[in-house]
This record gives sequence, C-alpha cells and structure tokens, in this order.
Amino acid sequence: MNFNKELEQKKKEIERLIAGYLPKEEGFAKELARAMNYSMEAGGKRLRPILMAETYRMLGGESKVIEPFLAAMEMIHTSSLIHDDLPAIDNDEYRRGKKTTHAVYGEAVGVLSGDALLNYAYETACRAFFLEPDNQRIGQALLVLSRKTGIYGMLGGQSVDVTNEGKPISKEMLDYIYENKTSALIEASMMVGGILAGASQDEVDRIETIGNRVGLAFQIRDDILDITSTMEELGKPVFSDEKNHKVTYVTLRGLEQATGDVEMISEEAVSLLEEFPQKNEFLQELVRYLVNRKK
Ligand code: GRG
Repeated sequence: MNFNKELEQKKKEIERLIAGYLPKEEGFAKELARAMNYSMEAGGKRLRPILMAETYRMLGGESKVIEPFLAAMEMIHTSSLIHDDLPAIDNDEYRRGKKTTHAVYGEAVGVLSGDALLNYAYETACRAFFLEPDNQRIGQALLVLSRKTGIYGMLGGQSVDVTNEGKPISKEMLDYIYENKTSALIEASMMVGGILAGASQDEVDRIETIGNRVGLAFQIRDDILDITSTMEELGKPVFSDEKNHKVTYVTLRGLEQATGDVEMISEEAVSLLEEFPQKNEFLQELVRYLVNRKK
C-alpha cells in the first residue's frame, strides 16, 4: 500500500476510535458537549495519536490498553488549539478550514470547552485501568502525559511564548518555547506508545529524543508555512506570527536556513529511529512526510 493511502486509513481508524469516547450531547451541559465535539470532529491530521500508535506497534504493543490514550492525546491537543485561538491568545477565526470553537459558540463556551476537553482527556486515559487493572505502566504513561502537557511541557512553552510577544528573544529562549509548546506533546505521544508497549527506560529516553526532534522540525515547518502558504491550503490564517508580533525560527535564521534545518533535524529523527532493531517503515516515512507537509 502506498504511504498516503496508509496514512488516510490510519487517520480514519483513529477518528472512529475517538468517536467512541466523545461525550454525549445531552442534559443541561449539552452546549458544552457540543462545543467539545465540534472541535474534536473538525478534522486535523491526527498526527499525535498516529505517532503514538505507530511507536506502540514498532515496540511490539498489541493490546487495546493504548486506545484510551490515543483518544486522550488528541483531546489534549485539541483543547490547546481551542485556547490558542481565543481572543486572549491568537484571536483566530479559522482553524482546520472551519470556524474556530469560540467563533461558533462564543468566548465563554470556548474557554470552558478547552478546559472540559483537557479534563476529559485524563478521564478518558484513566479508562485504561478498566482494561488492565494490574498494568503498572498505565500509571507511568499517565505521568508522562500530564507532565508533558503542563508547566514542564506545553503550557510552560506557551506561557513563555505569549509573555514575550513583541520582544526580541534569544535563540535559547526560542528553542525552549519550541521544545515545550510543540515538541512536548509529540514526545509524550511517542513515549506513551513506548511505555505501554513495555519499552526499557533507555528505549523510552531515545524515543523522547526522537519526539523532540520531530516536534522541532514540525514547528519550524509550521513557521515556514505561515509565510509561504495560503489560507485555503492551510485552513487557518497565514501571517499569523507577524500579526502577533512573534519572533520565529524563520525571522531569526531566515527562510533558506530554516528550510535546510527542518530537513536536517528530521533526518536526525529518522536516523535515531533506524537504530531500533524493530523497524517501522511507516513511522520513518511519516517523519519525512511532516517535513514536506503542505498543511
Ligand atoms: C488548554 C491544555 C491547554 C493548553 C492551552 C494555548 C496553549 C495552552 C497551547 C498552545 C500550543 C500550540 C498551539 C502549539 C503549536 C503546536 C502546533 C504547531 C499545532 C498545530 O498542530 P497540527 O498541525 O494541527 O497537528 P491539526 O489541526 O492538524 O491537528
């Protein structure tokens, strides 16, 4: 099967699985559930759960215990996008080619649906205990998932990003921002896959480094697309970094070097992946695809 077809099929499988975990739109809080489901069903690449599932598969994982974590990861990611689009942060009206959650449901429900989805993600991940009550790795996976989302991960990075808008920032600070606001969830996705598959500490550490490199390349590519793509292609506004007075990898290093660095950093990730004797060619191709993605 060719890569694009396989990717589309895996994305569909993930979406089917996620649909089974979404909250019911009923009762007094149904507007909240609608807003949560609106954002979860708005599309997107489903990259993080696919990376998790493929790392799990590479390391020999075969149980359903991964499933609540696949859904939870996409919920965390989506909750961060809802909040990222809010008037207080990027104030964007479009995402994934559709109106953003706050644009449809209003700012208050936008805030609440981001909070609710983040909380619901952990509730969902905890369901893994019902599947395998004695599996100690579920606790380890939960720790990684929550730590990489919080102050020592995505939220830490995002906070430094927003509090430094409009200011000149060092490359060191930019690296911190990218490695946290973007890489942390990608690291967590791959690490959870590894942990639940029974990986050793050394393997989990190596997977963390791979996730870090993938996330960095992914974010630089995001910066490049912000200035080279179109709203139609991206499904979200372009020149958003300039609008928000953000220093990016491209403003610091220039478009040409940024493009070369994305290539180099992702090849580093692929080489580290190749060191695993258990090969997963799809995963390697996925990393390369991310560098050349158009949206
Ligand atoms: C509520 C948990 C929570 C967090 C709020 C706003 C915020 C804190 C974090 C924002 C983090 C962020 C948006 C980082 C940028 C990462 C990035 C490039 C996201 C886009 O990911 P894609 O391209 O999106 O995978 P799709 O739409 O394909 O899912």
